[in-house]
Amino acid sequence: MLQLKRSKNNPILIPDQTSWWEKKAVFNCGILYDGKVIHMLYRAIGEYENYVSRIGYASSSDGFTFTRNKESVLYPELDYERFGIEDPRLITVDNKNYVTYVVLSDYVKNNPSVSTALAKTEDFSHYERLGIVTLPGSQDKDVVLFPRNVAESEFQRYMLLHRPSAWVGPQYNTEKPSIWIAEGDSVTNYDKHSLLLKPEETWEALKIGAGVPPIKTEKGWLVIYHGVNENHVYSAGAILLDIKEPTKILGRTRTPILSPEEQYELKGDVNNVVFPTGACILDNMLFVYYGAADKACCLATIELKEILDYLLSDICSVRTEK
Ligand code: BMA
Repeated sequence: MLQLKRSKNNPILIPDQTSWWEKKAVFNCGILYDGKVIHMLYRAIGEYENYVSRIGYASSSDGFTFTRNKESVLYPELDYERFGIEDPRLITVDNKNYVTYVVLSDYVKNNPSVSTALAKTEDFSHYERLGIVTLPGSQDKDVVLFPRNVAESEFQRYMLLHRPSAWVGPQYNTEKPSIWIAEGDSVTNYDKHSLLLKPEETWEALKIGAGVPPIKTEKGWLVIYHGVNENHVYSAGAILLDIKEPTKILGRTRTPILSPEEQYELKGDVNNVVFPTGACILDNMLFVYYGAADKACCLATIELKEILDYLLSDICSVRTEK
């Protein structure tokens, strides 16, 4: 069974006791590689009373060692952000850098409803808020945009993956929160939604959600996602989608490619969690960044060719109709 290989440097980012806004936890980081610098936005917790998340920035030239900013770069400013901003995912669309992030309707301890917002940045210090991009009442998180380059785009419209937890039941053709694919005419508006992937295996029985924005490869769009089992253990899996028709699944890992095993994944603020949120390709290696136990940022890698060959092999063939 294919497995991602953990970095020897793990965890690559830990809480900073000297910093009020990130002294309790730093996890679930979005990654963007611009050809020179690996940019990272990560979720940070500074107190447990209200558990309000902020976003920090760090950068690296090798993917292993990150230097972080002293101050938080994205923190609650607007009314809809006031209970915290979580799980940033970074992506370039039409030469502009975007970040999707989760916003809550209430403090986390009160079981709030969730939505996902979008912001644009040129320098990773300043952010232009573009508003909430998910539909009211859908309880939507794990939103990742497809990268898009106008010149070489496979499809005209804008695309994203999302996980509306409220879209379950016979009318949605899924019993558990699943990954949906959406298209729209602008980066902020999505009008066509279809079910892409639902839980099928025991390791993902409770729910699944996209982890990392789709990575364009010569074999298809590679997506790393998370699945949660009946015991609330979070693991990672992968799918490969057709480049021109991303609603078509070419391969799906049947067993996790990363599951909590190390102490830093087994014990933290939430135990038994590996939660992939960022990735990049460096020297033909896929670097997958993930949150470990809602406490620290970690890295695991694999040769790109190895995971693509695996996803296209019989062991990952798609068995069921959607
Ligand atoms: C998800 C999100 C993540 C978190 C994970 C495990 O629902 O809240 O931010 O890492 O649960 O607790």
